[in-house]
Amino acid sequence: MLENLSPQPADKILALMAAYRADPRDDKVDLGVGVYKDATGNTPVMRAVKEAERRILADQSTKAYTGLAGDPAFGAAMRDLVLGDSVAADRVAAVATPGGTGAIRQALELIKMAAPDATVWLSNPTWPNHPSIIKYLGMKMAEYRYFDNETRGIDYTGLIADLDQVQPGDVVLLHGCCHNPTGANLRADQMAEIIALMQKKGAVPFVDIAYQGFGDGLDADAQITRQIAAAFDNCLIAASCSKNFGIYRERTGVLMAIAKDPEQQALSQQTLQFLNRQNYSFPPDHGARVVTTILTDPVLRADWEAELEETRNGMLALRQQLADELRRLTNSDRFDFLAHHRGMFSRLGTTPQMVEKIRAEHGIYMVGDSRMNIAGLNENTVPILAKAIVAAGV
Ligand code: PLP
Ligand code: TYF
Repeated sequence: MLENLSPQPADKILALMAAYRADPRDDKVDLGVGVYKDATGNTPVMRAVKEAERRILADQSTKAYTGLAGDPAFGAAMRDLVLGDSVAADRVAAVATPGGTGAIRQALELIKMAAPDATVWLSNPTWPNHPSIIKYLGMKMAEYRYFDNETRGIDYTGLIADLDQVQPGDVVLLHGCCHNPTGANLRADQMAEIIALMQKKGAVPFVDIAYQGFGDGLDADAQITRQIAAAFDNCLIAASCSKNFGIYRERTGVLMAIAKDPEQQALSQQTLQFLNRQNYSFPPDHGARVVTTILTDPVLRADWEAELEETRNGMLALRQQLADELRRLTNSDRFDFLAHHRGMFSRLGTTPQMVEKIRAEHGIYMVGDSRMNIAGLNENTVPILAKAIVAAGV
């Protein structure tokens, strides 16, 4: 049987992580995989997470199964965090999933079940696991233009022209905030126009929100998701807790399906639980319990929010420092986009050859499409990167 296997494509981001580890240079800089790092290069366990884990360790009296949706308190806490009061709670079906990726996978399975002929529209570019999973599930996909390589902002005209081709019942996948891999994000007024277009076309929105709190703040980063939730009878939302709680390896996420009324919500909830059962039965609990503990305790929550703000402001300061440094070196404002982008990533908009040159000559690792993880920098490495960018002729 196993002789029939053929090698599957590797994940380029994860391959880069291995190449970085193997590089013997001690001044190497890792701007590859999207994991937050502090100024010392460490990915910390957040204070509130440590405290929540201590409480769970002390107080937990059973490890018996939860339910197919996970702990309902987790679903409710995440619903409030992501959706605020944009939609009535009795319209939201929610299940815990193994990470945001698990939520994306389950959402796609739901789409396949409910609308097998729908095309799923993806931004060009997008997180590579989106097309990879869609292709694996044998679903139809199409791309809408998103990034303008000249301005390093949004190609809004291209985006609207492409979404104008959407057919009734098609699904449009949008990043809730902090677009991966570009760092370029839609404004609320642009989103309002896109919502009107999607409504006219009869499209179903699917929001992937993996960086809430990394861009402009917890509520600001949820704005697009809330605008969409408030505007449609149906939409899907995959939210990850990996980044904003720093619990990457715990595999914590939630899939929410917004239904038109409570009756449809009940059917959606039952279906999401069925889909969990088909794939892994009960979803992981530990990370979800940590998140629920933090979100439902005012003191812990305030401490988590404070640490998340420090993280976010640290990344913004690095963006500004890099933009300023490049302004100084080039005597131009060509790189100001770095300060305007939001989240962990910015796409430099350069060729794979230049990316390779920067890696070979300076030991600075960015993804081949010129995506940089801003959190991989610190005050001392920003000037080194700026010089390398200019030396490579970007
Ligand atoms: N969606 C996007 C755009 C991401 O960048 C990530 C990052 O890892 C995820 C979803 C899912 O993350 P995870 O499965 O680790 O929660
Ligand atoms: O884009 C990133 O770097 C993060 C982490 O298969 C990641 O989203 C990268 C690749 C992957 C899973 C997670």
